[in-house]
Amino acid sequence: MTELAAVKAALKTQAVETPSWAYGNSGTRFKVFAQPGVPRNPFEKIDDAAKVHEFTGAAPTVAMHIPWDRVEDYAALAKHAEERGVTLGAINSNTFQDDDYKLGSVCHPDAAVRRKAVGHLYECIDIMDATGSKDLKLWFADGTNYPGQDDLRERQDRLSEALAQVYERLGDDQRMLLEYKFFEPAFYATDVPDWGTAYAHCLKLGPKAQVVVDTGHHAPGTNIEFIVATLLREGKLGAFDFNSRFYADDDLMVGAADPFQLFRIMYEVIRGGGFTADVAFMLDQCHNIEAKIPAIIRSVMNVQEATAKALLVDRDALAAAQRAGDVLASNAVLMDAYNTDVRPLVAEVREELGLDADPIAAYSRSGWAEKIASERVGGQQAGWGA
Ligand code: AOS
Ligand code: ZN
Ligand code: ZN
Repeated sequence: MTELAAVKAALKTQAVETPSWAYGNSGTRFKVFAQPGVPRNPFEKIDDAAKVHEFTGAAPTVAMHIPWDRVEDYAALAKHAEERGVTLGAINSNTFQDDDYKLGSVCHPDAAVRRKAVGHLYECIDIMDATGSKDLKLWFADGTNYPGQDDLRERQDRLSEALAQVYERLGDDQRMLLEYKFFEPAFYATDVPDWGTAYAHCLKLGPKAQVVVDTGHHAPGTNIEFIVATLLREGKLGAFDFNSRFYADDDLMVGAADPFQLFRIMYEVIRGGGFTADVAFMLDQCHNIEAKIPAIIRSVMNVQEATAKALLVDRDALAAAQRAGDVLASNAVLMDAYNTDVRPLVAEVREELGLDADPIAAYSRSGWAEKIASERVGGQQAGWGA
């Protein structure tokens, strides 16, 4: 196989998981701008996700969120997805949208609240059993706002105990993915603020516990690709929550704010064997002012383009320049790949897969946006950012 053929073959295997909540109405704490045609229930979110897959060929799974996507019959939801050519991906838990969680969930000082939170996580595993989902994604809003508010060490003990209980419940082919975030909604101390804390808990738990890197969850200037390289070396990178940030946890389209960073991340993924390993490439985005389905298609395309550039890095030339200590030549090899216009290559890959070279144009022509706008009245809020 020529090198270009190998790049194309790799691109054809790429899978990006889209989040159910990105299809619903969302906004900031100031205003939610409703859009015409947004899904009224989880089944319709899956219908939209299936459209993203239909036009990109690269979004075969949909992440679900409980309780935002609570339904009577989860097996029916999974069947609905399969009939549309997609499957259900990670089940995202929610231990933050309840009055009981004001002081935390699994780290709360009151054991009764901790039990309630663990009960919800058990429910999520039951749902995974019904849907066939393999991943339980855990993001905890737990933390404190003021020094002295609670005991930092005891909160870690409570977290550790709850995680162990949940881990115990996982089936042989199920994983738990622990996400970190350095602030918000807690502003003094977050209980899982960084990859080190997430890694320490996952290491103690065992092989079925891995870390999620949400690209929007770091302090400005953080070298995210270094974190990716480190977690991959340790076999603890479970998933990405891809999005872009300019300021905080902005949840904008991945690759929009800093496509170079996305390229550097994808390069480390490929360098560390993460492209073929069991790393889930998920989006975690909200489309507050832009049309949602085209924005999600654009996001998938951005990931594909960053991946194509990362695959094009001449690794032999890079290694030779690095071994020779040639700073400029090493940097040039990386930049050559980054500065390549890969759009024609990715378009070719699509055509070889029988897809339109331009997924956004194909979606626009399909009439789906008009159809859902006329058929769906009173669409659902994502549950996020209201
Ligand atoms: C929150 O900031 C996190 O990014 C979560 O991953 C996610 O947005 C939320 O849990 C929705 O499921
Ligand atoms: Zn996230
Ligand atoms: Zn986030």
